[in-house]
Amino acid sequence: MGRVRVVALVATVVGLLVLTSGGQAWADTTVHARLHAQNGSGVSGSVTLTATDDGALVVDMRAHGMVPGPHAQHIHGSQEGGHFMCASMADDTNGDGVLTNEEGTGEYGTIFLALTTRGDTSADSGLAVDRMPVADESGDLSYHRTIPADALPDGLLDQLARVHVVQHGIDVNDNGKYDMQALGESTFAKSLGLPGVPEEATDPAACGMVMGAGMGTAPQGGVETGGGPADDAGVSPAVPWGLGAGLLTASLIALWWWQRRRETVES
Ligand SMILES: [Cu+2]
Repeated sequence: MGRVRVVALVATVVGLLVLTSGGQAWADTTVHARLHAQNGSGVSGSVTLTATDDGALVVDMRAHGMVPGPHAQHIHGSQEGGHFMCASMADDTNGDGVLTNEEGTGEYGTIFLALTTRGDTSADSGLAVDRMPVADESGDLSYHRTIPADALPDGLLDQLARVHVVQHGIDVNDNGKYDMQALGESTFAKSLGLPGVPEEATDPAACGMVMGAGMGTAPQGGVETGGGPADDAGVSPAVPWGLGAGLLTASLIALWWWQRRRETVES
């Protein structure tokens, strides 16, 4: 009898702790990605994507080692799903040592969501540099935006565990800015009707593949794991919440059973 009560109380406390530690609504789903450098940019960082219970998407990003200035950044993927990954130098089909968007597109999928700081987030805003986040003098960039449900493209939340995040903008000739001298004009931007944009501004600088709910292994190629905080553990809050709920239910049943037994004995 005493043992049942102790077990029930412990389960109740643990269940409550697990439940309250999340601090978010039950329906929220959070996935993480670690940003890895592309094109030898030296960029590193992390991304957290949270689908809230009202259908919005909260995007949190931090990156370091970026070229000071604006950076186009996008969630890449596809409504139809598919096996998209971060591109690698193996995709540098012309062998010039620089991975371009065109070379990476087969791996990246299309622009699913443009991570602008305000206004439109559709693929049309993919190169809206005046609305893209800006890395400071130290090359640090942070981004936080809640994108409401009605601004999200169909399928994005369904595919959240299969998207990846790409930041663009590199500095191949190390002069602290995007310039035409380094790699010439961006053929990618030009194809979107934006002539006169340096290729440096559009080439990928970092990419991170989501490791989310149900994805037990890191799909990221290579062995670069970085030394940052353990925020890319890829554990969905659904797991601890489920555990908390289970423990609470079990403890309530045990308490009810113990109470009944006691009443039976006392009567
Ligand atoms: Cu992109």
